[in-house]
Amino acid sequence: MINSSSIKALSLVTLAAALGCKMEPAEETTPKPNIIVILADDLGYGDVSAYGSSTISTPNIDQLAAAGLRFTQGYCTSATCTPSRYGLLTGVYPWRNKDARVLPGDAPALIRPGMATLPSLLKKAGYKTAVVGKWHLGLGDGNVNWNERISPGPNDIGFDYSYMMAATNDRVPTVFVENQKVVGLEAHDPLMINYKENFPGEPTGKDNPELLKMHPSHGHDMSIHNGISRIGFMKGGKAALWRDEDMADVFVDKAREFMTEQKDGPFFLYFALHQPHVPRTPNERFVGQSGMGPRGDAIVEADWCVGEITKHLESLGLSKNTLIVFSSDNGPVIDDGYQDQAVELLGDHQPLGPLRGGKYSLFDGGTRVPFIVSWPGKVKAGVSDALVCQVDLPASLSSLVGVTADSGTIADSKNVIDALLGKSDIGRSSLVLHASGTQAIRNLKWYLIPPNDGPAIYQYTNTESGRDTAMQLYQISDPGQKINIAAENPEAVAELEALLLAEKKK
Ligand code: NG6
Ligand code: CA
Repeated sequence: MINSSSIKALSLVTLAAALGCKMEPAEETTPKPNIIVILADDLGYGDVSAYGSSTISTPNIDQLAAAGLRFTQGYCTSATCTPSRYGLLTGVYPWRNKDARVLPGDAPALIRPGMATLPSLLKKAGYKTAVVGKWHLGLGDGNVNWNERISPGPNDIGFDYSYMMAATNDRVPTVFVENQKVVGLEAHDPLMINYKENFPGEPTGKDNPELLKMHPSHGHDMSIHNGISRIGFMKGGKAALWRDEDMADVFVDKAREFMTEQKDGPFFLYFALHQPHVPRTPNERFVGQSGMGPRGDAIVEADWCVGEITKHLESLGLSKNTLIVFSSDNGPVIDDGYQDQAVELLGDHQPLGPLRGGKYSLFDGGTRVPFIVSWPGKVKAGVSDALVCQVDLPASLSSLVGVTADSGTIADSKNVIDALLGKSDIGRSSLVLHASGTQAIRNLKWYLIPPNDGPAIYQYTNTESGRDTAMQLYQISDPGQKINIAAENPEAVAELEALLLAEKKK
């Protein structure tokens, strides 16, 4: 399609030709590859074979890593989903917003219209943008009527197209929402959601365990759908309810459709996988593939999704012109609330790899995640130890495509595009990490966790929280965070404490 800027560029070229000098169109100087961010849900550093696991096979993710750059120090901002996704999309540390915590399915939209976001910035550069998959960033303004168009939502903050679940697969409503409307509702059977009390007469996991095919281990004992009890209460909307086992196929189809429609590009796709978050319900064809039960099988399914995306790019002839970032929204958890044998069948698999903690934790394993950048022909294959974070994607990718964010927006996002493309091994110099209202900070040498009250272990998930009333300082060269060296290094402690304080004051 010819637009006004290409006409301008063309006429300049014509003029230059007439004057006898050679000139390329202006567009050539700013690359505008298609951009796909694939974000897994609760996938650990050690859950991917490219990161050294020999107990699970993720050939499609490995292929991205083999052809691209695999970061060993790639982070999300937070050890849980909502805050982490908030960081990725807004370029702002989630702990600056007190509402950025794990949200119920009926929470109001956390990212408000007008806020700069990764998709809104890419739109300024002419991108068509879509989110497909898990949202979990709130919708509407509270008291949502699920039977009408819900606003605000993703289409009001920079996405041209959205097809997603509202929150998580373990929270009601268990329906797909396309462009802010529930898909497949029938007028005679309205969908109703309540997070405080049940609708009279509706069965629950607590009272009707005989209706369950997957039982909760903690929580998750409210409304039942597809033999699985969830968080929150729901009634009606029967024709719209998803089948969990089909979710991967549905999301992959929608992602493919968007890529095909936008093949002339440039497009941005935020593909938010739901695996291996609970309830782990891979499609029947993946059941038994990992030998580790539903958690491992869900990872195999996630890997299949990645393969479908890359295959589709290939079939559209877009592989070379597409930059893919693959990562995870937080570290791994084994038992996250359902009796799905994840603990019993784990065997020798180490979802954390060499790290400590996991989902919900302030230790490194809460936020250090698989992080791969692939752009064939542009990013040289290899491994990078540069410190990078998902919060840096807005500044880095907007700089790549030649747009600038308004001052005061995406304030915590650093432009680390050279590190992401493998042109430099220097990324950030420090990073604040977040879990449940607490922070840690790291630089290139040390990792500091200031004193916190609270349990050392979150009992239900058996996660080491990272909380301790003593100061904790670890060397980055001690990835298992085994030796607390705070007492011997008061200067490093003071330096990082001051840095954290300065970040908090910003
Ligand atoms: C917790 C849920 C857990 C998971 C998590 C959010 C219980 C007992 N646990 O409250 O299962 O849903 O929230 O996960 O309800 S996240 O990856 O979306 O942050
Ligand atoms: Ca998550």
